[in-house]
Amino acid sequence: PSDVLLVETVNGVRTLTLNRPDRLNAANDELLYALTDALKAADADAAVRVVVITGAGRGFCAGQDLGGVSGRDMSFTEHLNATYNPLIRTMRGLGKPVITAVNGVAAGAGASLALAGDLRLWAQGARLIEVFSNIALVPDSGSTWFLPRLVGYSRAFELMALADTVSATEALRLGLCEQVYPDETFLADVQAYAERLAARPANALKLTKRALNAAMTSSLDAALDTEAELQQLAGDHWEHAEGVTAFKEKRAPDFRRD
Ligand code: T3D
Repeated sequence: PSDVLLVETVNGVRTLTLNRPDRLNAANDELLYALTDALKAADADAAVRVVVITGAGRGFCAGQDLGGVSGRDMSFTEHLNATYNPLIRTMRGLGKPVITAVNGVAAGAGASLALAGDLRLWAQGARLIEVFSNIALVPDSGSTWFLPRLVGYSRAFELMALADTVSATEALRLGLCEQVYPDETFLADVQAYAERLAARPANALKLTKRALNAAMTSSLDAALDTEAELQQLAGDHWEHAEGVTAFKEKRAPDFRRD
């Protein structure tokens, strides 16, 4: 375990906290590898039902740590393929919901990380900047895929070309986040939201996430086929029987018994 990433589990919610607060949690390789490993460990741990990624201090993540770029012995392509790309793929491929809890500024690859969550909860004081063009780079770590799907092509290009700051209020309006909470109660609000999610049927959510991710790049025909296939896996699972029984017995279902 390394102190660049803090790991805590409460009531089925595993919180991974980026912990380089004096750099606004700018990412070095150690942090990126630790985060990817921690996500895989969370996926494998039956006690974990929901994963939260957040940042220590006043930042969420300021993107690549620019202190370590010059003198690096990897090309940009090699570096992305070794660090950020496996991280983003792991997040989206994870069999559990991943919440990005954006507590403060999310810039560059930190903005991509914020967008890559299945659900995005922001503090009122958080902000997002597609900062890449400030240092004449191309948006990476999935930003070119996530952002136009959320806000449309031209708005995405505008945010990328001008590197304007998106406030939490604007992010909510644009659909870049699902909820905005007060800074003072942010982590407690995130935990309460995550615990609601943790009480939902884990197998059904895993399959729903798989279906949605496939649908993002598929035809309607393919999506209908995927739904029909995954519905069998959901319908054969004990969760489905529990949901139907609970409905008939007019009680709340208990999806946390495994
Ligand atoms: O493979 C590859 O390497 C390519 C991958 C690229 C992915 C990328 O993410 S490229 C984009 C890299 N990130 C940036 O360019 C962001 C740079 N930072 C900023 O523009 C600003 O810091 C922010 C807009 C994020 C926040 O501004 P502000 O005014 O709230 O804070 P600040 O005072 O600028 O920053 C506080 C400290 O964090 C400061 O250090 P100091 O002066 O207190 O010693 C600052 O230097 C440090 N910091 C912020 N961002 C980074 C950083 N240190 C290293 N790397 C950073 N990215």
